[in-house]
Amino acid sequence: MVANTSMGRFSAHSNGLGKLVAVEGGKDVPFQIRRIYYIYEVPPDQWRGFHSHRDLHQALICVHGSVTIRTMIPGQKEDILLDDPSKVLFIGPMVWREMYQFSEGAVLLVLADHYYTESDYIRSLDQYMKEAIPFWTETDKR
Ligand code: T46
Repeated sequence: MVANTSMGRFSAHSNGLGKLVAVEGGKDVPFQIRRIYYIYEVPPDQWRGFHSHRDLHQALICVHGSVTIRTMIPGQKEDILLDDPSKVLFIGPMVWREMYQFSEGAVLLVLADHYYTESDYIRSLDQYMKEAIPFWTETDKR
């Protein structure tokens, strides 16, 4: 996988009445959760994202439907299908992401370790490459 990204799976409690997934900060996700947000009613041909975060750690879960997440750092790129509410994609700092192929009714839930801070975003790919190349050539950050 692209550096600073990983996949996980939450265990679902199943008792014949349906399923329940519980997510606890610092246990099921490797950070304390300061913010959640969710993205929904995205038209099927719409792409979102096109940015990186400088410091943020996130967990992305498609709790209904499916969506593909493109993750990228200089020299590495991967497309990951989130199509199951127990699947989780962890993304750490300095990873460019794009989200696309939202299915009808898809709901993408995101858990994050910081409050919303616009200055943490890098929204230009040129600026991202300027910061990412030195970032990713320092071996201790891989
Ligand atoms: C990410 C991907 C997966 C807020 O006011 N507070 C918030 O906590 C967030 C997340 C967004 N906003 C505002 C900022 C924009 O005016 O909501 C608007 C839409 O945000 P944005 O264009 O950044 O949405 P996406 O779908 O491109 O990206 C979002 C997150 O912003 C980002 O952190 O990693 O989902």
